[in-house]
Amino acid sequence: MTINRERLWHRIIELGSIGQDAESGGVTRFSFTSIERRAKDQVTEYMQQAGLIVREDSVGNLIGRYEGLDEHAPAVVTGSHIDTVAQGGMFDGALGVLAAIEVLQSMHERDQRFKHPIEVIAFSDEEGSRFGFGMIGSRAFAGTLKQADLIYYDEQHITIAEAMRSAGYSPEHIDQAARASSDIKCYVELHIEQGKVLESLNQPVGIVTGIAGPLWQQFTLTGQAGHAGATPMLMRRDPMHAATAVLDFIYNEVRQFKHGVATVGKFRVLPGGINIIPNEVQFTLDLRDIDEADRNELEQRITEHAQRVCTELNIDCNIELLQRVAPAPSSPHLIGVIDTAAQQLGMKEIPRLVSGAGHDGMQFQALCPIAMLFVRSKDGISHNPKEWSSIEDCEAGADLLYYTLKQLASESY
Ligand code: HGY
Ligand code: MN
Ligand code: MN
Repeated sequence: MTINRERLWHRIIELGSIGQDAESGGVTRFSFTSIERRAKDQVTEYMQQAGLIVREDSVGNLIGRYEGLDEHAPAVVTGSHIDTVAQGGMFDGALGVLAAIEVLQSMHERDQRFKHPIEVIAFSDEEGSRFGFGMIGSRAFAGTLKQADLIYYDEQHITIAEAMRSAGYSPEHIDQAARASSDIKCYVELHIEQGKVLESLNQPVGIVTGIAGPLWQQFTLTGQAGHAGATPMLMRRDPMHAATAVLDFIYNEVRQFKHGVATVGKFRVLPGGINIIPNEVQFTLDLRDIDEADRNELEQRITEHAQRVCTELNIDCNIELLQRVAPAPSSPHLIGVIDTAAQQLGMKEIPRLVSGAGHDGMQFQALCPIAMLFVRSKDGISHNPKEWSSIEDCEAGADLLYYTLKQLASESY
């Protein structure tokens, strides 16, 4: 008894075409845009076809509810996100939402009902691509999103609050999206691995033991613009010289940490002229580790080195914190339930692995136990138009989600 894999696959391709670049095949669906609205309307249609009660909350979380037999029982929650990075793939986030809808539609078609209701949620702005501040919907769901968070702005200087309002949501009522812990039993998310572990083990699916925590910072180094030809090297205040020393330190120091990873994903030089010594260099830093103490230690070493270099070179150094998310361990009970579901499906010893990527469940680990299932990523590629998972692996992941949700919705704890 499994899911309808053709229907799931058709929806992955159909949703993936919304915001897809004809040339590169990359998908770009930023939060609170008209493209994302089209994607939400399409997913709303899928949820209705699955017989779910569909609503959007005050921050745009799209929620499909499959009622249970006990109307007071807390909900088993699943889902992911349908916003993407720039030029991303068709599976990141979307697979978790579409597989969950497919599972509930298969349950609905077999008239299966359980003690607990099941909700599938497409959380608003998981990626943080547009505003440099992510997991907006899951923070609101957890009741931790603050008005002060809504001031982050995009490249057109539109704030999160303004973008929400223009998309028809009410930023002044973000508190209405918050859910009580008595309302939620647990959260299980299906997601592509976005790395190479499952492929190296030749396994279609895996269980996530914990999610590494992302720390995002923006460095702004300011010196003095000048003539590239007429200014002797010793008389310069060149922020590019400082930036290269800081980046070199980052890429070397991170190697001291077993699970540490560091990424400089955005880099800007002002005013940006071939014969002008820059006035300002700005770059972002994404630091991750499953061990929070290690991540804090690395952060501190980088900050101290940046300040030292900038003092030596007479450069102003400003480091702005964009987001700091604690690593999130998976619930041992939920891992056990997933293991049992795998055995029911005849899946051999499915591997356990850490998620290097961040996910919505991190935001509400205080609200309820969380866990994740991973589906193999071809060549470990993600955040890239070449992101790919096979129909067989997507089906295996959805089947495992089906059996897991069935157990969780039937348990009477
Ligand atoms: O950045 C991440 O880890 C996720 O893709 N939002
Ligand atoms: Mn992503
Ligand atoms: Mn994702």
